[in-house]
Amino acid sequence: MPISSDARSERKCGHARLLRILVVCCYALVAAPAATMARTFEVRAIMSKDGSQVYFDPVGLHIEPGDTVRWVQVNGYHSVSAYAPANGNHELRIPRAALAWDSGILLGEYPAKGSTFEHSFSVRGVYDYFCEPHEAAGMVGRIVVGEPGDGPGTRPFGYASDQHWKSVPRAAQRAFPAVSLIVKQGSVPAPQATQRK
Ligand SMILES: [Cu+2]
Repeated sequence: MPISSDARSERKCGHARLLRILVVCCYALVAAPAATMARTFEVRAIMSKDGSQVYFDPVGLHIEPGDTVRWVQVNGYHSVSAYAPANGNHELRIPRAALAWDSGILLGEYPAKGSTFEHSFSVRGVYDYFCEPHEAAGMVGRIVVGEPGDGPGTRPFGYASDQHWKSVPRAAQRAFPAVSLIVKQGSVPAPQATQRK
């Protein structure tokens, strides 16, 4: 029996619908797990009771692109600022394609409002950051996103002397865990945090 044009167009519509369903299913299979796999990691900004020690804990963290880091101000007042010329002419120590962030001084101690700051990472590489009030005391941290690569964060301190960026203080230089250790361990606790236990 010949198929009428109505029946033919109905069949076409049916095919189109089936195709749409397939596309949606494939998207759900591929995209949804990736979306739910994005994780949030916590880093604590701490000042010891006597004020003699200031640090981020963990001081080194290995995450994947799409993950978020949430800094929590536990004691004292701190900032979370990327090493980048945009932040007070600091040395560039984050990937060139990444956006520099600066939390400003966080306003309260956890759980007060304004005591946390979040940043999501999409560009692979090494990210060094500092606390504005305590950089000279060595309050810095390092995040590796996916493969570390060979970007600015992997270069020696003062690698671009012709740029006249502010140099990284000695105490801060000493506080960064090695990139290889961060990748190996996933998370490197602050030495000050382990000492207290
Ligand atoms: Cu601080």
